[in-house]
Amino acid sequence: MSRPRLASLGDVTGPARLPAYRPEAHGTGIVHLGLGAFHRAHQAVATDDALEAQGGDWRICAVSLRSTALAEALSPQNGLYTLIERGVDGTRARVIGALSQAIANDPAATLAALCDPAIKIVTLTVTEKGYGIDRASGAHDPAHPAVAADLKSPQAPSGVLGLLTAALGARRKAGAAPFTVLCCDNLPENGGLLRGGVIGFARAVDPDLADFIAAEVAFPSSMVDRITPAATDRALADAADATGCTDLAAVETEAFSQWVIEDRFPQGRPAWEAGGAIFVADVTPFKRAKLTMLNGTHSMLAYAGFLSGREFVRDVMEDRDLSALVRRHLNAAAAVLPALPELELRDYAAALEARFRNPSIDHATYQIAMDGTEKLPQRIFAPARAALAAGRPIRPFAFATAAWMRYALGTSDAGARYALRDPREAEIRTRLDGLPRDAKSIAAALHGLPNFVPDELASSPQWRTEIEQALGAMLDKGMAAAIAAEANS
Ligand code: CS2
Repeated sequence: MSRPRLASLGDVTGPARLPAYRPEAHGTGIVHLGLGAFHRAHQAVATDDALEAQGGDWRICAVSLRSTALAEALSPQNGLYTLIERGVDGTRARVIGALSQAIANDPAATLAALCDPAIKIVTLTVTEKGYGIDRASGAHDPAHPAVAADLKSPQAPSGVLGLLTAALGARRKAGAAPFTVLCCDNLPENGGLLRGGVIGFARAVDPDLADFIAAEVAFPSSMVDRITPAATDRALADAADATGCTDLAAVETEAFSQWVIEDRFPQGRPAWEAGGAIFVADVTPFKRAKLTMLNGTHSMLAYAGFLSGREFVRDVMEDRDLSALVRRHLNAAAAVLPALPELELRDYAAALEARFRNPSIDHATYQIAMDGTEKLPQRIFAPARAALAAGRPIRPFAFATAAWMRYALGTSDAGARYALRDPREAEIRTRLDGLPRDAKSIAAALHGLPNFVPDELASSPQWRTEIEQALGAMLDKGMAAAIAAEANS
């Protein structure tokens, strides 16, 4: 049976919940950079709730900086798409009306959208590697390809820092107030980090503008959380059943969603609390808990799970040994966090295990394994440093790091080759090429990656010994046996 393409709320004939507002009656007040599955499952949904609760001109112009597929799917649908929420108690479908426009890989159109005085907020989910910030200096990284290109032609930028800087400069010239910049990526102190990157970039191209940005532009931090796998054919089929329409931009996610935001929006903001967002003065403790407990455990289980043949996170949780290591990691991460009145860490750990177990979410370990060099510093090394300094066990963090090192070899125990999918993949290959397959040499080579493992760890004999032991077992016995030995030690 052929179905109409989803293009207006009037097309929907199935049971999907519809927005209780007329999308076209609301103007656009937000530009989002990084139109992926996560944005459509998280910030766009909270914005939909806010529009429903309090209205306002807060629809979103969503920009895909590189790929065109998603924007091409959304444009004929007038920005409408179906959100499939997979809870343990069943699946719910809902049509989201918050996106007003999608721009695909078009830097000039993106810059024009950012310069529109109606835009009050720019949100971002461009992944850890998308920014081009040197975390050691806290400023822009001139070697990052997009940053390097934008430094050469700052008037025609295509990267994140270049676009934000050029737009803030143009708005200033035109007498339009600057927008608030809200980073929604899993980075520590993400508002401050992005602020440093933008000011660093601006300083290199227009020092006066850098001073203006430092004084006038708000970069609130935020912690975002919703497990969102890459969309599957099942999501498209469920969306078709729920809407009676073909929807090529449907997205699937878990039922849980969390957004903790530093409340600093000089130009106003949507009533995101209607979508469950929490506004606080300091996001840091929430962010640290999420990065080290959820994301840190995710990274550990992704490398150990992928290399022992577990395709999805739920498969990992069904393995007795791996799930024991998940619990051990959660406890070790919680042990080095400051107490948080708003978040009982024991309950948080139990809730995370339940979310990881969700049988209806196909969250691939290989998806989480991506970009390890960008993720491990805040997820694994930060709590490892804290544990080392406090004299607490560091083994869980050393095991996670060893699993990443084993993964960095690029071949499974069965001899299958896979791509690391890491921005430093070539550098890693060069360091490992021709090395003997022994833990000491591999660990030494990977500890030598510049700007990666912090000195406190790299120079700690205890850390190095734990890594070499864990990696040695993985290389000698194979991943599955090493996991069993680790879990039962
Ligand atoms: C995951 C995150 O892919 C990953 O690295 O750890 O995307 C994770 O699913 C989200 O942060 C959950 O909020």
